[in-house]
Amino acid sequence: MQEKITALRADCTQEIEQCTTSLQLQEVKVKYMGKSGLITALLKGMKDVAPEDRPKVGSMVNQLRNELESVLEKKTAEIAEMELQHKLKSEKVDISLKSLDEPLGTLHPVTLITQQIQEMLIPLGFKVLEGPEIETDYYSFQALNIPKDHPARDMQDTFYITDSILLRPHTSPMQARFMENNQPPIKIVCPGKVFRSDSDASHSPVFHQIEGLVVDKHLTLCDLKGTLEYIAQNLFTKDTKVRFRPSYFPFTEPSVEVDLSCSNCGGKGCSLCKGTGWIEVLGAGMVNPFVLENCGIDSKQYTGYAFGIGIERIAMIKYGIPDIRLFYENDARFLRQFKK
Ligand code: 2NL
Repeated sequence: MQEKITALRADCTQEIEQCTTSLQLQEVKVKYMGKSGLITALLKGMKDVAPEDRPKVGSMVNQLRNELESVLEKKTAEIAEMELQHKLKSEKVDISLKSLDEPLGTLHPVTLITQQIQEMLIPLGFKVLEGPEIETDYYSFQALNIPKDHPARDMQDTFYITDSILLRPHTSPMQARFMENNQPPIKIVCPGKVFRSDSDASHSPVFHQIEGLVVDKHLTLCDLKGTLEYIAQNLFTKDTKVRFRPSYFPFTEPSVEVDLSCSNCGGKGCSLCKGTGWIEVLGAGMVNPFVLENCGIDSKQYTGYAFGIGIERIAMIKYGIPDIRLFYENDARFLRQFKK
């Protein structure tokens, strides 16, 4: 019996040691400790042992079983660790793999130009102000010194909702409202949608403007020109020149049309500037004293300058866009070109 025990110990220990997978280990465990295993058979064979030897032999068999169980346990842990390491190695996720490209949207060119102008004016001390698109006749026309018989007031040019409520034809109403509630110094810029009954390759019934208004003591046309030069040189190139031509707006006096030296040919003359070297980009002027007075500002103490920029017009020049309607069709092929 003792020899049998010694032989089993040697065999089993060796078989456990030779195992390399948990499956093999499970087989060894069944072979020795299972219901019909060799050690179980040894315990069952106790009935053949002489009664006086049974305690001794029994304790030897139990000791063997405990010993083998602990060897098995140790080996189980070893193999489990080995298998885990192997699994970690073989199932490693390669995070360097390139992801599938998610198509990202782009900012609309109208948004790009609006933001660009706002962002260059903020450091000069301008506050950005937005206001209602549905306006009154008073703030759109009367306060701005646009007389009752002015063509802009015609049903043909402005979208009326009632006799005195309309879709704003410019962002100036917001500036008039601001002057009513704030005394100078005033330095604001008003971006937004404006509406005019007009439609062709360069006019859209809805378009975008950004208007600037500065009111303070001692402001002159020179201050206006310097500000517009700063804007032009930031929008186009550092050597862009600004030229004023006399013009007329009811809300400014004097009024000017503002030309920039052609960014395409540098002033030499090309198809973009129709051979003149200059491109007309915006209107501006010194705020008409009537407008200041209408809005509660003393025109003897204060002067102001204002300018109105058409966003689409700037984008068309800057990006060479031939038709204003392209801005509103939302054709992805058009929009994608403005990806940074
Ligand atoms: C243009 C011309 C202009 C203004 C807008 C303005 C506003 C107030 C008072 C005086 Cl509250 N002027 N705005 C002045 C001159 C021209 O826009 O052709 N825009 C596209």
